[in-house]
Amino acid sequence: MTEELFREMAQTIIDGDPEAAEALAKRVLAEGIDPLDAINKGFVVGVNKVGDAFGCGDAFLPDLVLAGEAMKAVVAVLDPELARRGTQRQTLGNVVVGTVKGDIHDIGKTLVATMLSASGFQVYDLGVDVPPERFAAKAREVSAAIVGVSALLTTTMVNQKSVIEALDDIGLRPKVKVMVGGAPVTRSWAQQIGADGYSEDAIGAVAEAKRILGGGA
Ligand code: HCB
Repeated sequence: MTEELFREMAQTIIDGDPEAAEALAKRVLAEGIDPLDAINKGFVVGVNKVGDAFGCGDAFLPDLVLAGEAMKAVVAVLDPELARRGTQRQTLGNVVVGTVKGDIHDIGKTLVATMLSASGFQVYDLGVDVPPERFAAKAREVSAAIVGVSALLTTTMVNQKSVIEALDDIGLRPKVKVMVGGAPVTRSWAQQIGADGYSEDAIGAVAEAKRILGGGA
């Protein structure tokens, strides 16, 4: 039954149907399904299919746009519940998050921000298309322990390195840790640019943030 529901969720994203996606997200809440399961096993399966189809020329920009809108409608419904489920209340540290300059993908970054916040981190979300210097200035302003940097394009990944350099330029490295992520980002890329952490999803980002700060997973 739930498997069928997960398939329907994926399909609403493939169809680029924000209303249907939102209705299913509301059903998740009404039926007490784990919202993170719904995202990872349902909706994200759909968004990945659209992304793959776009990659091989079987889908086009309007399909990506609609899939993105449907996914955003889902996150808007499920976000408050994800945040509410966070049980740890003491602050584990300040984290600045954002998507790199030149990149406007924000769905994954927002999920990471929500999960970090739900897990007890104080999160400052700078949004998308964020210049390296803004990451660095905000990190200094809020005495951040970690800066979480998202990039979804192979052409913008390099700006994750620029964020590390901008932190270095104002003397915040290596004290302020940097965690990177985003579809094209890998652990070996993270190591190559000198980042302290990497995660392929939002749950992993929480464990990684705790590990970086010496608290284990
Ligand atoms: Co976009 N796009 N897109 N896109 N897009 C991708 C990323 C491609 C891979 C699709 C493809 O070709 N297969 C591709 C990039 C190819 C490449 O660089 N090699 C691509 C392209 C090419 C483009 C445009 C250039 C298309 C064009 O205009 N010709 C354009 C770029 C605009 C720009 O940024 N300057 C573009 C635009 C769009 C939108 C606007 C239509 C829309 C975004 C809407 C929005 O975000 N508000 C969009 C979408 C939706 C996608 C796909 C389909 C889904 C992205 C997504 O939301 N995934 C994506 C294909 C794909 O990734 N499978 C496609 C779901 C989330 C939950 O996953 O990976 O973002 P996530 O985040 C995870 C994970 O990575 C990790 O945790 C998150 C939660 O689990 N994580 C972190 C992320 N950040 C982290 C930071 C940390 O510190 C730690 C962990």
